[in-house]
Formats: sequence, C-alpha cells, structure tokens
Amino acid sequence: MDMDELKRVINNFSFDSFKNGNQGFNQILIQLFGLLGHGKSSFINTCIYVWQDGEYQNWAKANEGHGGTTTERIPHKITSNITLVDNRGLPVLDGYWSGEIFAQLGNLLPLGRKVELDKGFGLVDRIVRSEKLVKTSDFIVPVYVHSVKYNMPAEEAKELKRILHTARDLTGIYPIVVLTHKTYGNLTSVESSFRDMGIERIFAFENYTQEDHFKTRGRHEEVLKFLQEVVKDAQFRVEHQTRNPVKEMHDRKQFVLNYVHQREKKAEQESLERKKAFEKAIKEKEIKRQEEELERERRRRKEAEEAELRKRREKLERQRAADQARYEMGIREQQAANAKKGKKFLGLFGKRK
Ligand SMILES: Nc1nc2c(ncn2[C@@H]2O[C@H](COP(=O)(O)OP(=O)(O)O)[C@@H](O)[C@H]2O)c(=O)[nH]1
Ligand SMILES: [Mg+2]
Repeated sequence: MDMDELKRVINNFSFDSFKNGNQGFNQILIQLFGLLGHGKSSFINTCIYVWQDGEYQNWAKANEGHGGTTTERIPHKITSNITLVDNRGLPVLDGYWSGEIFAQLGNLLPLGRKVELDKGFGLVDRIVRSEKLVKTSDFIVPVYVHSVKYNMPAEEAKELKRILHTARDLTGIYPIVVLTHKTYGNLTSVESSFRDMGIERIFAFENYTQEDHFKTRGRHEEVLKFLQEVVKDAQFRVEHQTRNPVKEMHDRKQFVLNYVHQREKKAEQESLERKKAFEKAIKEKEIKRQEEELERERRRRKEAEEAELRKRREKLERQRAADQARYEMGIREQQAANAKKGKKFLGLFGKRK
C-alpha cells in the first residue's frame, strides 16, 4: 500500500461505516503512556507532522514535560475519528504509578484537565469526581512509548510486563509498543525483550523533533503504518465482537477501584510488617545490648577477682620472703652466737698441756 492509500484508509475510518453500526463508539483514542522523557510528546508531534505534511511545530510541547510538568491529559486530533492522548508521563514504574496509568488508560480521568499525582485513596476520589466528565464512546487503544536509549533494569522489566498485561485486561487490547530513539541503542535486543513480554506489535521510530524534522519517506511511512494498524485493529474488534461501551467503562472503573483497594491493602500490610520488623529489630538490639552489658560486667568481675588473687599472691610472696629473711637472719644470729660460744669453750679447755 503506498502512502496515499494508507492516508485514505486512515482518513476514511469511521465507526459509523461498520456493518453492525458503531455499537456506541464514535472515536479512537490512542492512549500514549510511558516514562517521562521517552518521547510521547515528540511522537504526537511526529504523527501530526506526518499527517498534516506541513511545517513542523511543537504541538504537544515536547521536552516541556521533562521533570513532570506535563500534568494534563491532552488530546490531539488527527482525523475527526482519531485522537492521540498525551498522558501524564510517569517518573518510575511501580505499584503506585501503575494505578495512575490504569486510571488514565481506562479513560477514567477527564481529558484536558490537570492530573494530580497523589498517593493513597486520592485516585479513587478523582475517579469518582470525574464520572460525569469522561466519555464512554471512546475506543481505547493503549500505546506504550519506550526509548531504545534506556537501559531497563531487570526489576523494572518485570513490573513493566505486569503493567502491559494489566493494560490488556483493562482495555481488551494488548498495548502497541512504540520505540523511540531507534538509532540510539540496541533496537534488536529491546524489541526482543518486548516480544518476551508478550508484545506482538512493535513500531520503531526516530521521532521528528525540533532539531531534526527533515522529512524522510521511511519515517513518514512508518507513522502511517502505525495509524493504519490502529484503525484496522479497532475495526476488527468492533466488527467481530459485540461491544457495550457503557458496561466496558463501568468494568474498567471497577477494575481500577479494585486495583487501588488491593494496592492500599498491600501497602497497609507492608507498613504493618515494616513496623513489626522495626520493633523486632529494636527488641533484638536491646537484648544484644543487655547481653553485651552482662558480658562486660562478667569480664569486669573476673578481672577484679584476678587482680585480688594477684594481690593476695604477691602479699603471700612478700610474707614468705620476709619469713625467709627472718629465718635466715635467725640462723645467721645463731651461727654467730655459736661461734662466740665455741671460742669461750676453747678458752677454758684450750691449754691442756
Ligand atoms: N533523537 C531523538 N530524540 C527524541 C526522540 N523522541 C524524543 N526525543 C527528544 O527527547 C526529549 C524528550 O522527549 P519528549 O517527547 O518531551 O518526552 P515525553 O516526556 O515522553 O513527552 C526531547 O528533547 C525530544 O526532542 C527520538 O526518537 N529521537
Ligand atoms: Mg511529554
């Protein structure tokens, strides 16, 4: 299919032209999600640039979301039936932010309004407050945007797999993966790690950016192929399945509320366990401290006993030495006295002749 044909297919897409009617859907909502700075806004710019084929503009405010300032879910219309949504980028992939992703993906938070990020049950309040503002007639296509430049730690890959599968359960569609910065890393290995996560549809781009928007056929074609894949998929799913958008929205809401509930329960449990572990550690430390104190006391006593013993031994030694000296002195005196006596005796009986 050449580019003009691709454009025609995309442009002519309408739920109203389906043989079973639109079943309650009126537009495709391509929901972009992913980590901050991975190129979501640039991908929207790329799509609009290719679609309009005019001058490049920073429609989606690429780069401005860096550091978390993209706080709204901003819709960008491509055709009258296809809208791209720049969801709020996530700082990290973890259980907390996953709840946000699911609420945004499930279209449970209104478009064009500020998306606060809060912890705890705040998300539930926001979902409930948004009930009247969200539309059930949007057909959601989840698209995960990931930069090839990024070296994903193994732990994060595990969490991402879980998120992608939950996104499938939530929307009924396996997310399409859009790889950006495709010439800035090992594309083959990144692709294969997403395949290992069960992802089949992967598109790789070098986004058109403010710095580089020199039109190339390869990039234009890849974008059109991506949009064609999205419309083909939506068509298949609505033509070959009986759908009920109102019930689907209700189910998605139930799913996310349940997710938040489970997450909070788990967080509470973890906090309890952390507290218990902390108390146990303190107790163990106290026991250890007492044992050490006892040991120190034992050592002190032993040393004191040894010192006392040493003192006594020395005293005894001194006494013995003194006794010995006295004894020797006695002997010497005795000998001297004996010697004296001997002279006298000789004096009496010495002159026998
Ligand atoms: N070279 C290159 N730069 C890109 C690509 N995609 C995004 N960028 C740049 O990466 C930065 C972050 O992109 P941005 O679209 O704001 O990311 P977001 O936070 O996901 O919306 C910007 O400076 C973009 O110009 C790409 O495919 N190739
Ligand atoms: Mg952005």
